[in-house]
Amino acid sequence: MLWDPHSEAVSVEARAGVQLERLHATVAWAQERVPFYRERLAGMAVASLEDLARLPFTRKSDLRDHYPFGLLAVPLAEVARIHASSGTKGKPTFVAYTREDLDVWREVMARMMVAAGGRPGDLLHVAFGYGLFTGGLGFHDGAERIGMTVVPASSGNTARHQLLLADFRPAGLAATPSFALHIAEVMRAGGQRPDQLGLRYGMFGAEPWSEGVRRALETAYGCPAFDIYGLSEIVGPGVAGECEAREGLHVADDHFFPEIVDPSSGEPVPSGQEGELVLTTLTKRALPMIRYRTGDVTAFVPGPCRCGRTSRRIVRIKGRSDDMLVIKGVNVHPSEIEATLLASDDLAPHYQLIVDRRTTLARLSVEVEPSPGAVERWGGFFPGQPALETVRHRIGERLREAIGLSVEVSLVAPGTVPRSEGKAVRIVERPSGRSQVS
Ligand code: DLL
Repeated sequence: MLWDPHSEAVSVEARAGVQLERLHATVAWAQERVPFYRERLAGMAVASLEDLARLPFTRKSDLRDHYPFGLLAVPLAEVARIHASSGTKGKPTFVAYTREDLDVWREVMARMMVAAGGRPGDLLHVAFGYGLFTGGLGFHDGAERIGMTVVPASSGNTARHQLLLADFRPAGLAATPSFALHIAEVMRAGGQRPDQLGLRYGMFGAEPWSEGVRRALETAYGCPAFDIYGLSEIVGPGVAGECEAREGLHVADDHFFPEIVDPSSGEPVPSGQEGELVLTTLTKRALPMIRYRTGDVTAFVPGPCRCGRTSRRIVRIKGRSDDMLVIKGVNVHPSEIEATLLASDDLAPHYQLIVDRRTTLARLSVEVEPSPGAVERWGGFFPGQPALETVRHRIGERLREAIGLSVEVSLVAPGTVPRSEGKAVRIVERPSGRSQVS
């Protein structure tokens, strides 16, 4: 089922016409209303979609430099709502929506949730945080637009999620993948069966997650797990999402125009190649974004999708280009390590990467918990166990093969890796102990 067949299954040519018309209007709107764009785009015009690639990029630093409201294209009185990015680095960046912007957001979220299996009348348990973070209210508004019944559970207070899920038996669950795994674990520890809740679908996003985590979520909840992507600077969740084919995420590209560029040169990469996603809003009124560098690494999926949607698709986000670790000259995305760890059924999806920069060459180690199945097979978990050494060695070898780097692997006691109620902290820097959201 498509939420809005007229927009989602329109021919590629017709969509290009809509995109160009909207791009013209956006560039004109930004030039007329925002001094920053007026200066940046002076004398520039876009006659075709290809011309977009000639315009300068907008970056997170531009939002910071015009903190809090310097890039607004409407008077504050016309702003209906304000959200903020959840970044832990520096000041948050505020984003603003007019009433029309909120309507567009609801529409694109409704599309994404219907693509994941959401239907009018379904009960949806929203375990994304409510507040300045866009996750909670983004899913909430989209679900109401579809005509779902929403349980605005928000993040935190895991025991309450346990109770609400068991008693209300929702059709859908929306959460960060790491928090959803944590809820399932707490339920199982309390003798409940999350796979018997009767969930029909889970919608996960806001942080990178691998196919291994998808398998863990699907086993834990006994339902398919769908990936939904977005960022506050563009709209929040609803920029792209998976359909039932789950062969990439459909971008709502009649509202957000995607490009993929080489992160160092800024030039478009050949089709199908990996690079940084750059997005241009085509309908935003309060805060138009022209060629916004998302920092997120992905690639276009070539060809049409069998679901009938004609929008461009991107592969699941591999990570942020600025979260890429450079260890002994080797570039590693945490998600590549996650994929290798979770390919082993001896390991649980609870891990942290420790980057030690106290020596001249930074060292990377991994702390990971064994899976409950492995602990059962081994008859418990205790230091010095021969099985630990075998697994440790094997995983170290696999990581070396996969990423070309020797990584110290430690198996730590079940329950000791910090659990997340929002975006998981995967990278810990030593010696400072400073951690960053990845
Ligand atoms: O995380 C919006 C969101 C909420 C998306 C709920 C999906 C679900 P921000 O806090 O501004 O907004 O963080 C945006 O999170 O640039 C990506 O690096 C990362 N991210 C978001 N969704 C995904 C995803 C929300 N599905 C930043 N896969 C983005 C991987 C994701 N990374």
